Amino acid sequence: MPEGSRGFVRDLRLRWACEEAGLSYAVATVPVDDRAINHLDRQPFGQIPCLNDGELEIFESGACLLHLARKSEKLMPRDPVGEADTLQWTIAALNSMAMVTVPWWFLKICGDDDNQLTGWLRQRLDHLEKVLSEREWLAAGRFTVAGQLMADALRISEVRAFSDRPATEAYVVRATERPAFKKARAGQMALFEAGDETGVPPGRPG
Ligand SMILES: N[C@@H](CCC(=O)N[C@@H](CS)C(=O)NCC(=O)O)C(=O)O
Repeated sequence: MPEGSRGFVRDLRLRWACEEAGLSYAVATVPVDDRAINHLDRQPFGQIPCLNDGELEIFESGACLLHLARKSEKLMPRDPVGEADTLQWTIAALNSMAMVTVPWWFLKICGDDDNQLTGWLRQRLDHLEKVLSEREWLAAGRFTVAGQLMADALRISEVRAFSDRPATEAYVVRATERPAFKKARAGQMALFEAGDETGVPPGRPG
């Protein structure tokens, strides 16, 4: 994984949700160079993360979070209104927001500072700024997997620096100051640091 991905690899989403819910978990790495050959049976695009839970195997971080949310009310309320609110904002984070932030960020780090997605990004962030200026959490009036996913889309440093949106920034701070996030992030960073010590980064053969 590239250096800048430290603290952003998406296994962090699963770690974070498990920490919030108090679910025990173990993390395994995937040999990154062979992923197109050895990992496609587990994840059809050769990506991480994937989740194993007993007999069940699941890929896509959003699907993994929704699976975890079914195991713990801390991640999604059980009342139909709260659950529907969580589901709609989960899809909004993955689709309406991340479908703009991720390609915009990618073009930006490739050197295309004022790329054609900039106007689209501005529009999405402006709309969300209005929503977040009126509520503390995105869905169901409390922390949920939806709020977590939106915070994860918004915490990319280039997106945070894009323009002055105080409610959105306060939201990112609120989410990333949660002890569960800090513990999840520390766990991922520790894996990279262990790789620094051995000279074998996570996912590379030792
Ligand atoms: N939509 C997928 C995206 C996963 C993803 O982008 N994973 C990155 C690491 S954070 C990856 O495996 N990249 C390598 C690749 O795409 O080949 C999800 O949310 O699980």
